[in-house]
Amino acid sequence: MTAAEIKAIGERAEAMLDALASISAEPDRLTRLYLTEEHRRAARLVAEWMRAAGLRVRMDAAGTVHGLLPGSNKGPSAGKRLLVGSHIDTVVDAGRYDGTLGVVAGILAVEELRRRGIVLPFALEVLAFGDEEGVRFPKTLLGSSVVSGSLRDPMLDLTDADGVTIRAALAAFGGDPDALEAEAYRPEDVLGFIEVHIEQGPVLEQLGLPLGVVTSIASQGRYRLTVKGEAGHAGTVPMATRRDALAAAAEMVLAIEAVGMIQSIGRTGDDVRTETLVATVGEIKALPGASNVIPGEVRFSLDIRAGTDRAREEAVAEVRRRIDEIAGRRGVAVRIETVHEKVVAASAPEMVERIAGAVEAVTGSPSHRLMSGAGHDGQAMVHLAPIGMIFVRCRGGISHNPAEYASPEDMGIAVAALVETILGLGAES
Ligand code: HGY
Ligand code: MN
Ligand code: MN
Repeated sequence: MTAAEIKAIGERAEAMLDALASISAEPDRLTRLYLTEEHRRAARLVAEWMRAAGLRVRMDAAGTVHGLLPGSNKGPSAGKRLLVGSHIDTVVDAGRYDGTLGVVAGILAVEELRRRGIVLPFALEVLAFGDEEGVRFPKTLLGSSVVSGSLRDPMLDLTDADGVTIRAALAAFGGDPDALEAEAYRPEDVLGFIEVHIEQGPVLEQLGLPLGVVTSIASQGRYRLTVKGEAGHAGTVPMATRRDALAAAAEMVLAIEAVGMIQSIGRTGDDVRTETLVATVGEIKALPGASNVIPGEVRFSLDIRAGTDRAREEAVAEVRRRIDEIAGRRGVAVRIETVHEKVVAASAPEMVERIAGAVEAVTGSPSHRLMSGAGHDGQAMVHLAPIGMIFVRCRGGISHNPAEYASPEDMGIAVAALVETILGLGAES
């Protein structure tokens, strides 16, 4: 592809992402949650683009939009499909590239293949998942868990902040809570899953590279903590006798930060290197929530990630130890519930090699391999098929923030690398 063609594709991507970014639940910031009206409008727009690109479009029982490009069905990969895509839901006050870039890149790659008149030996299917972030419901990766058949826990009765269950929201959206299992693909029918995604970190920018090749997705745990003390009158309860749930929670949050800062947690005989360990409290709520009442209860989230499962498990154990000590000293009770735990999801080695080759062919420079600290749909899709990810440089590594930005040039190069990766698979199938 010429530089002009790559730039034109990148500009198309930017325009499509701008159109998607205008679909939000809030007028002055981007928030698009699973099974909402905004999800429906974004899904409709993506379906329109897919149809215009010549794809056969359908929505599955979980609200994922599928766009299928049939192949010649010849050779060893006859009857199989390659999946590409990402998610169209967002966090609160989100950037416009996280997830959506992977869907748009898949559609643009199909357009480029058709422009060249290429018919692949296998089918190519673009997927737009409706729930990767897990912001509305305490469950993440719902769409990709359905497609990959890795839906384990009966989560349909989980509720959002308004008490609406996933089951009810799915039915109201036009999905089918009773048909989720039937939507699962069989491993023998799928060649792989490739996702184009912004890096959401600073590495590629620091290296001056437009693209990177993801080797694995970090081990990730998401927890919900409840601290129970005793509500009381802010004006009359002596400080020394208080069981202030918010003061206790505040000390716990600092303890969590300290664990995240630790480079290693000493163990008898061998340190556990907690490389890339990160620990975040993103949500906190004090109850009953009045300025003249000592908080009797506090609920807060905990997100812990590390490059290895062992490092994450060590860190969670250390957090539990410190939190229990604080609770005991302050006379409060604390409960830690697991929302989800995901082990490291490794990209398939053959997929890493193939993507690295495509990146080098398109960029003319060596490809850089890196781990993803952010979670992705590949953590579910890895149960179905070999996964691979193409990372795209993002300015300042900023993400989950409206300042998130990827250049049209880099996005065009990412689509070109995706096309090369797909053609490489096609040549061998
Ligand atoms: O939390 C994550 O890493 C992803 O953005 N869902
Ligand atoms: Mn995200
Ligand atoms: Mn994402």
